[in-house]
Order: sequence, then structure tokens, then C-alpha cells
Amino acid sequence: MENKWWQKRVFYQIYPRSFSDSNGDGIGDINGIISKLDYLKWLGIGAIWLCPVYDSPNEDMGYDIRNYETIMQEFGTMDDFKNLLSELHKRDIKLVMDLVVNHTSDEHKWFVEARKDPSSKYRNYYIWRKGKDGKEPNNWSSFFTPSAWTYDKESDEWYLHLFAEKQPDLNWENADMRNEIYRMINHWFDLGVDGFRMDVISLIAKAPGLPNAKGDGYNMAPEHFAFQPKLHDYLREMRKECFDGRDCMCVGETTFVNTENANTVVGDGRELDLLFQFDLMDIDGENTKWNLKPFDLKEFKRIIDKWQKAIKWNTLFWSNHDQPRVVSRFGSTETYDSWKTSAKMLAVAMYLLKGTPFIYQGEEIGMTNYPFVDETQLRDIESINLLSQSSDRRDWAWKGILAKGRDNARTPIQWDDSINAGFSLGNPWIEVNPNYKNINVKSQINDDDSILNFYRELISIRNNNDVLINGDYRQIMFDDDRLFAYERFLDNRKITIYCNFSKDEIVLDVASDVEKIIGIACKNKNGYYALSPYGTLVIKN
Ligand code: ISL
Ligand code: CA
Repeated sequence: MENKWWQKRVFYQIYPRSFSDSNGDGIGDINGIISKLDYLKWLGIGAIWLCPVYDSPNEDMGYDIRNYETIMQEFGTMDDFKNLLSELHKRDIKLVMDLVVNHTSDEHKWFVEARKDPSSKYRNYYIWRKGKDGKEPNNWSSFFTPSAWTYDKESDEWYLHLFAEKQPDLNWENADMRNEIYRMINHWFDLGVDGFRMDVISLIAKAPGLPNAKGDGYNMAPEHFAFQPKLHDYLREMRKECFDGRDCMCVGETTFVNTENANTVVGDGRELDLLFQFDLMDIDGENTKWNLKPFDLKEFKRIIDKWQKAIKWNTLFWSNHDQPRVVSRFGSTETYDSWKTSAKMLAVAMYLLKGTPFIYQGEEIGMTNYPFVDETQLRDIESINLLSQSSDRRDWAWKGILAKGRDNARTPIQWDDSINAGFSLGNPWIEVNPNYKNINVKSQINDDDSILNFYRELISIRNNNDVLINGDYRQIMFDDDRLFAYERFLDNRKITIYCNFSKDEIVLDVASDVEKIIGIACKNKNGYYALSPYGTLVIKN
């Protein structure tokens, strides 16, 4: 089977602000990334997803772009960027950029013109409507604010924003706007980038007439802005104008995707190559992410099974810059042992599935959630807005933020045990996790038994094994509520993976003389393999 490059490589997601600061201003930057490329190569990484590095006022940490074609000053210059690209390619590492085209910043020159002059051609690059009876044009709520509309006094019209007020949605019905976006994408391709991760791409088309959502008050209206028929026209056009004929990859952040509509975007290869789905990320929330509910392994197993069967090629991830730290969330940080063992087990559970792994920075050393104690430590607009909108239930909101707040995954990478964990000599823009003296790259790199060295081994096993790349998937022991187990098979070769998600010891029905590829917290008990709490076993059979 002929694989595409993005099927054979392990991705690593970089959140530049928190990766490495080269000049002591407390903010991670491009030169900081360059200084760590040998580390990523050593780890076995084959491609990077780089979160936005474009000029931005940082209302939403770069997801509010002011200029698509310049680099954020705090991160460096265009020359630094070109240097990064060439240093990556020198090491045979691909670069996938973030593409945020559902919205811009309200400081983008298009929106500045649009707001200033309703007769300007840029007015129609955005979505403006007259109000209804002095109120919003419809009842949609946004991800970050109660209403998705903001009133503009000068023109007596409202503009739509599915995210923050400072993130006005682009009007994809406007062909001039679309062409400007395509030109911009091609410009980055011409510089040599290898692909894009497309932010909330499933939301770019809105239902004609912008109908009300069901229910009273403000409501999320995915039925009117996610996976609309026009989405496919836009994606096909974009593919034709920008992606066709290039050896590149586009992965969509397809918010509100499900197993029924997934193949409408990745099915025939004419829209997206890959997609991110969030069923797993919703597993510990009831209706909203902030209503915490316990992790249910059986539900996890159903979700994995459903997606492995639904589409040809999955993305495999546990976390990203919008999610808490995986070991805090789905593993155990109770003791040193359970932290270390469960972090390794989770890696095996996810990254030996069929698909392309995306490791989020810091995950490879088992970084944990941050023990926030007060709101001045928060930086994320989502958490800050939640608190200010929840004055009647502050404790509930705070509990939610501790468990799920996006800042948990945005604290600086812990490189060593020196000041600020070696991230910066200045004052970091967000606090460093106080556990950095115990959890850092330097202490793990020379420790054979560390999470870091395990990730390196796992990546290398995966990179070099055809069964793990192309083999079919089949889940086994489906009804077991402590074990997650699956097989990968190709021709007459088979690999079986067992992961103990529980605190119990589990004796497996596998003789201990079977050849093992990986065994963590796994011993021989009366001639059978036995998994200690959070243990994992991978065998060739
Ligand atoms: O973070 C989320 C839940 O807490 C998600 O709902 C998130 O808002 C959604 O997945 C879209 O995320 C992307 O677009 C946002 C940006 O804030 C996120 O960082 C980005 O990943 C708006 O551009
Ligand atoms: Ca810096």
C-alpha cells in the first residue's frame, strides 16, 4: 500500500507562545522553536502543526488574525519564519500551519474598513444585519459570549461573531473575499509550507436567512452554521484553487462532525484529507464541557470503535491547546508511579490505533494541569468570560476551569529545573507549573524509564511497523470495563494491545512466553502476563 507522507509520520503540535522563549521577554517565539528542533528530531517527530503565528492582538491568543501575511512581532520576523521552515526541512520535518478563516480580528484591515464605511467593498466580507425590534437579528449564542451579535451604533447594524466580539465571522458567500483567502493560502504554499490545520472549518457556511435556533434565550445553532450544504462548495473550490497538484495535507477542525457526516468531507479526497472530531473530548461533560462527569471506559471504547470503523483514516490525539492535560484528565496523578504508568498506557491506547498521531507539546513528559488558585492567573478568554458570566455559580465555574480550562495546557514547556523551567529568563506570560523541578525534559532525557523515553520508543516502533501503520483494526474484550484492548492485523501478521485503565491487577489470558513488543507495569504471574494498575502490554501474535 502506497502511503501519503501524512499517514506515515507522527505529528507534534506546537503552541508557540509557551514552547521556548529565545529573547527573555517571557513569550515563546520562533527562534525558541528553532533551538529545539534537534530535540523533536530525536523524539522521532515527522511533522509539526504550528498554532497561529500571524499578526494578532491576541484576544484569543492568535486565533484572531489581524494580518494573514505577517508574523506576530512577539514571535519574530518573516526571516525567522523562513529560517524555521528551512531548518525543519533540513531535518525532514514537515510544517503544517494553522489556517483561521472562519473569522478575522476586528483589527484586520478588512474589518476596519467594513466598520468605518458601510459602502466599502469590505462591508460584505463580513455578516451584517439589521436588528429585529431593537434586538439582535437572531438568537444565536457564540462560543465565548451570550449573543453571537455585536451592535454597531454608527450604521445601526449588527455583525455576527461565533466566537469573541473581536472575532467577526467572514462572509464566505462573497467570492472576492474567498479569492483573497485562496491567494493568501497559495502565498504560504509558495513559501514552502506543507499543509494547513483549518480552524473551525466546518462552520464557514451559514444557513441562508440565518434562521433562529430553537428555544428561548440565546442558543447554539449548529443546525444553521455547521456542515451546511455550501460548506462542500467552498471546500471543493479551495481544494481546486490551492491544494490540488501540491504534495500537501489539509486537516479540518470539524466542529460538530459526527460519524454520519464525516465522510461528506473526507470521503472522496476532494475536500479534506483528515479531520479532528471531538467525541472523546466531550466524554467527561454533560451538555456543556463545564458540567463535569466521570470518565466512562465503556463509552470511550464505543467512541473509538465507532470512529475507527466510520472513516478510512483517523487523527489520533488526546489533547491540544483547547483541552486539559491528558494525564490529569484520563490518567492518574495520585502517586508518582500512577502518573508515570498511566501516562505511558494512555499513549499506547491512542497512538497504536489506525490513523495519524498528533502529540500535544509537553504531553511527552507527562505535563499536568495547573493548580490555579485565583483568576488573575488565567489568560484564556473562554475561562475569563465564563467566570464573569457565572457570578451566581462561581464555585461550579471554578471547578470547571480547574478541570477543563484551556490554560491548563498553555503553561510553558518544562525544559529543565532552572528558573522558569528553562522556558524563559524573563517573566513568563503565564505561570510555569510549580511541579517543573520534578517534571521536565532534562531529567527525563537521560532516564531510560521516563515517559519521554517511552514516547520516543513508541514513536519509533510505530514509524517502523507496517502493521501499526496500515493494518486493520479490531477491538476485542469489548465488554470488559477495566481493559481496553485491540488488534491490528495485516496479511498474516497481528499485533495485540492491552491497556489497563483500572487500579486493579488484571491477569491476561496470554501466556508469558508470547513475544512482547511493549510491557509496562506488566509481569509474569504463573505463566501468564499480568497487568499492574494502568499497565500495558503489546504483543506480536
Ligand atoms: O475550546 C473549545 C471548547 O472549550 C472549543 O469549543 C473550541 O472553541 C472549538 O474547538 C474551536 O476552536 C478553535 O477555534 C477557536 C479558538 O479559540 C480555539 O483555540 C481553536 O482551536 C476560535 O478560533
Ligand atoms: Ca520571546
